[in-house]
Amino acid sequence: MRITDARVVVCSPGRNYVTLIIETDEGLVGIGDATLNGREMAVVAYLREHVCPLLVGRDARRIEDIWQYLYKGAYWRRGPVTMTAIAAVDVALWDLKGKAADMPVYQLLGGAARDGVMVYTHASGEDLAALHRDVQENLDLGYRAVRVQASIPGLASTYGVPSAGDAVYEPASGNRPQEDRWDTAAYLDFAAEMISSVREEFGYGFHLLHDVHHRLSPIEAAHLGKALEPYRMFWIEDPTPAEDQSAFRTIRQHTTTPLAVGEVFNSIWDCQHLITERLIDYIRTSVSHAGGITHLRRIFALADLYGVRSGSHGAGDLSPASFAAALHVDMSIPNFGVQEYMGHRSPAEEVFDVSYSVVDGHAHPGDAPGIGVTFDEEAAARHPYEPRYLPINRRLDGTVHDW
Ligand code: KDG
Ligand code: MG
Repeated sequence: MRITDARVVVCSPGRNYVTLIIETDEGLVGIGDATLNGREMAVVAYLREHVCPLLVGRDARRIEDIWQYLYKGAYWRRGPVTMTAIAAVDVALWDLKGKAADMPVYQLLGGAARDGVMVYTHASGEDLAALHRDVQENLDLGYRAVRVQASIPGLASTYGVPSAGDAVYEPASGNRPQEDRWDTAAYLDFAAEMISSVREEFGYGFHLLHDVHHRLSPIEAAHLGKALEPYRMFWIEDPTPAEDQSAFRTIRQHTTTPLAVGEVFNSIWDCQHLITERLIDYIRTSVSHAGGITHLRRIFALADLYGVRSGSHGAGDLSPASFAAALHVDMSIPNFGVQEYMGHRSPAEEVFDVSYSVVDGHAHPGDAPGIGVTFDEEAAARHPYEPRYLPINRRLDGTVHDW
């Protein structure tokens, strides 16, 4: 099965998505998500200029060889742009392999290791009352795991709290990112109040998660973890920036609150020490930012050896093709933990036709061959790319702060 064409389509059906389409001489078409939120066109250029021309003529069945060719062969390894591009190729090739075998990808990965994949959803609010309403709505929909975020009193905006009824966190700010203000003390006081209020209102019959978005120092994160211990968190996520993996040792020494990190990681080397030194409980690397199904499975296999479970990133800026690919991995690995599910803003469904389903807080990839997602290029053309940035975060004195 030879690759005859590899091309990239950028569209914005509800938000920006970059999709790689690979065609073969057997008439089969595979797709992969190449979206890197706020840096979309960097991956587009990497694919168009440096990767697609190298794919044409290659045997699409040689997934591992193509992965190594693009990773080791490039000399310049790792990094979000490179690894997102490689991920898109890898997922498209797994999609093709599934279609050629007439099987869903999870069957090729060893078959179902569970009946379905527990997902966690997002609840948020401008204040605690609004947050509670959103939590209730999600529990009523059958979700068993809920991530909670609410606006921090005194700050003009809080990342992760979209305007009511919307599902996008990036403000529409044109060609420059919005600049938010951040106050660690206000956040730390409020976070404990928010989490305790949710447990008081709804009890302990569901899993509770919270995302810190990398904004604390290790000792501040340790303080938060300790403060939240009574509320039996499923995890706190991204408590501190993780370029320095040893920072997690400080947090770990002080708290039993489970720790999750990894949505910005793109390689096994970004989490090697976090995993092998058992500094985290969940690894959140995603299929589309960490080198595709091939590399993500390598990360999860390492994690399994050390009792670390998966908890893949699944925000709305990862396209339905990415979410579907994640579900095939989640279904088949032994150390699955949870899968993030934020859903996709309309009219994404005009462009991506999916075979996966989410019922009662559990997702299943479906049994269509490949990853089970088809991409409609004509529909995509009706929704052109719109530049958008993630916001920048500054402290009250104007200093640029961590994400
Ligand atoms: O592109 C970045 C978003 O996907 C991220 O900020 C959302 O933190 C996030 C999450 O956990 O979904
Ligand atoms: Mg996150």
